[in-house]
Amino acid sequence: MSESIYKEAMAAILKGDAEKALDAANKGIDTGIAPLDLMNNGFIPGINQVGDLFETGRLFLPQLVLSATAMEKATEIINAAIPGGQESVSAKIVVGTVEGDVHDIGKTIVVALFKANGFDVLDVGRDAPLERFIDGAEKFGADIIGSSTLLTTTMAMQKQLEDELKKAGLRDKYKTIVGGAPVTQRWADRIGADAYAQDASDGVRKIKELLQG
Ligand code: B12
Repeated sequence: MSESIYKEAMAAILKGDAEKALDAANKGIDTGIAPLDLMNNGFIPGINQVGDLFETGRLFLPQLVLSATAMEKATEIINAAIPGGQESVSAKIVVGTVEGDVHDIGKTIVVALFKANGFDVLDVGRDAPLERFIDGAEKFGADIIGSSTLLTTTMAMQKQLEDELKKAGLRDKYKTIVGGAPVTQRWADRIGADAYAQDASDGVRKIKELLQG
């Protein structure tokens, strides 16, 4: 049963059919599939396939936009259905997508899962200038700053965030975590970020480790 809903979710994203994507999301949740399983086994493989087709010139921007819109609609349903955690871990986290990058589907999943795990989250949005992360962290009293980037050209902003924090004498005040499709552990090490997460659940694990360390 879940396999066929995963397939429906994937097909809806490939077709860029928002209505079918909403149907698959609702059906999946109603039949008791865990929201993140539905995301990871249905919708994300769908949007990844769209990305591959786009990269190889077999699908064009208007279709990418339709698929992204379907993905955003489904993500809203999925995020709202993520169950809250039992234990509340006290941590304040600023999360955003760096300046120059409007991709925020992954970031919204991260925000939803962080909140569901009891973290306090300040979402600084997408295409967010570094000051919004840093001023946000100062005002919010954050422990951790998380940045997302999907474009190789904007990965440099994650390095700049490290540099700006150092310049302001704030680097030791916060832990930093980086994510996004082109981001790797190697990149995190290279720029001096405290952690890298490959997906939202890994993000929760890494945040808990950062809080202990
Ligand atoms: C959907 C999409 C869009 C949508 C975005 C809609 C939105 N609201 O986000 C739209 C249509 C707007 C778009 C626009 C563009 N896109 Co686009 N897009 C994609 C696509 C297909 C999927 C991205 C996505 O949502 N993935 C699903 C989510 C769930 O995954 P995720 O973002 O990786 O997030 C997960 C993890 O990485 C992690 N994570 C992410 N961030 C963080 C942060 C923290 C703190 C943590 C802990 C974890 C974490 O957790 C998330 C959940 O598991 C990708 C291809 C791909 N496979 O990545 C291309 C892709 C990223 N886009 C690409 C391009 C080129 C563009 C455009 C430049 C196209 C154009 N010519 O205009 C513009 C960019 C405009 C800009 N300035 O930003 C390229 C980038 C190439 C490159 N090397 O940089 C890609 C790779 C497609 C390709 N293969 O060519 N795009």
